[in-house]
Amino acid sequence: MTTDAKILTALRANPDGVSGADLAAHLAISRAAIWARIDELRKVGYDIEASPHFGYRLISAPDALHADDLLARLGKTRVIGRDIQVFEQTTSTNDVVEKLARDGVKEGVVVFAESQTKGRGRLGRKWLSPTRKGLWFSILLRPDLRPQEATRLIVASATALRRAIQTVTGISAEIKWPNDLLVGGKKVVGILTEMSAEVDRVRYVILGIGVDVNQDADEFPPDLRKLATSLKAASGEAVSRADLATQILRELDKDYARIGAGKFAAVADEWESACATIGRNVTVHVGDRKFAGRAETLDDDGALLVRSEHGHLERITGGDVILEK
Ligand code: BT5
Repeated sequence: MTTDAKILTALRANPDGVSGADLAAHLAISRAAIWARIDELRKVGYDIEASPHFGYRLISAPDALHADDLLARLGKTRVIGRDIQVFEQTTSTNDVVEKLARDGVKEGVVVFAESQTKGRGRLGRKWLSPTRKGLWFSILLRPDLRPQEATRLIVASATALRRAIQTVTGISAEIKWPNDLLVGGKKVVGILTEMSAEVDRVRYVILGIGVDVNQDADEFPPDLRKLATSLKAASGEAVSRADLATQILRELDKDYARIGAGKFAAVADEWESACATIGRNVTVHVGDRKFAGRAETLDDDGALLVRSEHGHLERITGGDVILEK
């Protein structure tokens, strides 16, 4: 943990204040060095009060993502969030993580960007990522999975994101296979996985997640307003992105551990109970092919099983599934 993360952890653990002398002893650096770091934290927006009586007190944190602060809030996780990086702007956080993956970085690193200039969805689509309005981030994973099992990671991410959103905002989102969370029928979360694999083994997976947090409804371009919303637009209340980000990473870490321990069935059960797709009439588009049917269940790898109009059970691992009335 960096010095700033240790200072923020100590300030959060002592809401009534902590003396400079105690902080200095705890971190094994001088009081002058503590003062210099506090001054830097104030410059990036932390309101930290200093009084001879209470010592240092954290009054408020800025609505900007700060890697040390996220690490301090998160505490210890098993894998996800071992290291966190925050960029003011990137092309796509998936690109940054891909480079880390090629450089041999260990799994669990999370890269956030306050905005993306080339945020992407699946199949070459664009993902809008306006500055400080959402959470745009990617995670490097090196799971012990076969390539065809990688859909399990999307299923697990959707359940983890749903729990985190419920805890932080009280909103119950619905899951739409494979990669969307919906509120009131509109998309608030999209997930993009990109993978490098050998025939029978995944080398790494980049899990890219976009969460629309604090946009107002009219900030979405007109063509997206019917399809997309944000947590703030849905609930009427602004949401702390740092709180939500840490809760998401905690829940993702839990579900990643469940998959690692061979407990995908439990994740899939939770997914099915929150799923808007199962039991619905759907139209499936895969490449140039399009057919209608009824979504029945998930299989062991996380693929969607759809009973077509002609009675065949089709196994869907990609493409788009449109929910029909
Ligand atoms: C997805 O694709 O839903 C995956 C989105 C993943 C975004 C994250 S952000 C961090 C990481 N870095 C990246 O570059 N990407 C990941 P798909 O199912 O193909 O949906 C894309 C469609 O969603 C677009 O064609 C639009 O219709 C719509 N869309 C675009 N921006 C949106 C937004 N901010 N919120 C909701 N819908 C959006």
